[in-house]
This record gives sequence, C-alpha cells and structure tokens, in this order.
Amino acid sequence: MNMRRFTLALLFFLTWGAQASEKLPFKVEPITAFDEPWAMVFLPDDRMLVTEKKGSLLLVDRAGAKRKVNGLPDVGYGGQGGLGDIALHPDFSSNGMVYISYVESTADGTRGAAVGRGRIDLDARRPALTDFEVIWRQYPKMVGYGHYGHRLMFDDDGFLWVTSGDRQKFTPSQDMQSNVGKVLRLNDDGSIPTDNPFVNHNAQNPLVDGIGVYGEIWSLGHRNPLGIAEDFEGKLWVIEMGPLHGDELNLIREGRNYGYPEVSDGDHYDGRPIPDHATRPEFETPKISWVPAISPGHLSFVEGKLFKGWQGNALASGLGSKAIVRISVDGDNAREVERYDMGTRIRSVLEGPDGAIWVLEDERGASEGRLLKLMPL
Ligand SMILES: [Ca+2]
Repeated sequence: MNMRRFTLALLFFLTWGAQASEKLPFKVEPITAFDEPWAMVFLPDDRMLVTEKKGSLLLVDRAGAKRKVNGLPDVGYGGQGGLGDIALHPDFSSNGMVYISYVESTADGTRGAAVGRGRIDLDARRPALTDFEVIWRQYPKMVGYGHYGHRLMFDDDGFLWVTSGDRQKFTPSQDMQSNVGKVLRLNDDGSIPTDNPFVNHNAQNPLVDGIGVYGEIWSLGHRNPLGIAEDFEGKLWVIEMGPLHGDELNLIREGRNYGYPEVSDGDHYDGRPIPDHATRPEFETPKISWVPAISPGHLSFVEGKLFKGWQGNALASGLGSKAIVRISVDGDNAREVERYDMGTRIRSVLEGPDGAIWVLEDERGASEGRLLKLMPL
C-alpha cells in the first residue's frame, strides 16, 4: 500500500469511527410501528394519517393509538407499489378532502399510479373515505413494479403537484405524449391549469381517456422523483432517486427539461455509462447530485420551532443510506450540511406542528417500520 492510499484508508477509518460513535444531536423516541408505512400527514387536531403500502390508511394519535380508515380503493401492491402518498386539501378544515396516490393494476398485467380524493369525517365512529373519485392517472400503464414516484403536494396557491416516475422505462421521461417521468401541476379536481407551460400543445395532443397529457406537464426528464416540497420563499424542489448513484436535488422551473435518461451523474446499474450533466448544458443541472447515492425517499422543509438551528433547511429521508440528510438552501443553491446515521432505511421525514421531527422507517426484512419522534437534546 502506498503512502497516499494508506493515508486515505486511515482517514476513512478515523472518520467512520468518529461517525459511528458520534451521538445524534436529537432524542429518538419510537411511538408505534406500521406494516410497510409510506407517508404521513398532520391533521388540524394534532392527530395524523399514515399510509401503509399494502393499502391501509390509519388515523393515529400522538401516543400512537391507531384506527383504520375504511373506503380505500383496491391497490396494486407489489415491488415499489401499493398505497403511496397522502395530502390534505388546502381547505381541509372545512371540506374534509383527502388526496391519496396509489397503484392501479389491470387484468392485462399493466400498472400505473393514480391519484384519488375523498372526504373523511374525523369524528365518525368508523372513519371512512367517502365520495371517492380518481382525478389523475399515469399514462400509459406499463408492466413492472417500480418507479411510480407519486408524491403529492399542494402549494401555497392551491395547485396539486404530482411527481411521476419513469416506470423504469427510461425514454418516456422525454416523451411528451406520456405523463411518465414528469413533474405535473393540476387543479384540485385534477383538471389542467390554463397557465401550465405546455397547455397549448393540447390542440395537437390525441386525448387519452379525455385527458390531454401534455397539459399536465410542468417539467420533464425526471427518473424517480420521490420528494417534492416548497421552500419558505415559494421555490419548488424535487428530490429524485438516480440510477447507480447520481441522486438529484432539483430546483423545479416551469417548462424545463432535467435531462433523464440522456444525462445523469450516475450510470446504469450494469455499469454502462450515462453521460454526465456537464456534457449537455441544455438540460437543467441538479443543485446537488449525490455520488455515492443516498437513495432519497422524501423531502420536507423545517420551520425550526424546536430545531432552531435547522430553520429553513430541507430534510431528505435516506433509504439506502439509512440516514436523514440535512440540506441548506440559499437562493437558487443548495448543499448538504449534515447527515444523521439512523441505522435503518428512512422512508419519510416531516416536521410536525409541534416542532418535533417525525420519521417513518421503511420496513424491510426484520425491521418493522416504526414511527419515530425526534426532539432536540
Ligand atoms: Ca454519468
């Protein structure tokens, strides 16, 4: 071993040793556990709703007591799919409207993400989603069990955002006849906002099931966007899982192309190269690209009521990296500031109205998918 290698190895050992023994800067309190939890949302009354991938929606109080919500659609469970994200209508307090994303499977074996909405009465003896209707579908449905994306977010203007993964098919991300591999902006009823960037293309678009897919598109060239969040200046950020490395944090701009699968700072899983972003400046460049990968599953911003040093930061949940990644955003730029080793795959991370940080583990194998509450020391 030459001196440089020896020094690198020693540095690696020392850094690893320091991280492994380093205490987390917060307390971790397990609250309860779920069967493959995927997403959570806080309700105005301090309870929360949690989705489980196999198709259950649970009403959960802060002590961890759970009640099942009835009236959910059948979900196509398998691989990365099942019941996915959940979001509350901006006027939830008056209309009780809840949005969920999930996978629809068909008799011919194809699948695709869908978004539906229904009303929930939180005071009902048996809580249920009623008046459920599907308002959006991934088009076209495809075979395979991966890369649905299907994170949901309402922005401050009341638009519904849907992230749509590439279904592991690569080329649809650049195909404007498909809403796969895109970030989409909808009205709350699923209709297309008249000021979307590609809305005028609808005239040439063969309508599919009455839906003009061009019109939904806000940005294209995405792979598997698993987190979407607005910062405190109203800028929109999407975090997406790259191929072999090259996970991306992107600042989302109207009508822009983020380059997948033409470019990625990662490469194909079998080692075949994908040209890096730097080779094709016509595509939007990620604000952070992670090599090695963190495998992000979710993105949210922190107000910092309790975690005062984290004010305005974003948190990304790390699946493969088994970490929570703290990101500082400064204008149009972003950088990773700290990484917390949680020792388990993290699916979702969200600051609660109480200022605590709430975390859902990703169940896999023996690990059980706990809900954790983080509090400053
Ligand atoms: Ca590359």
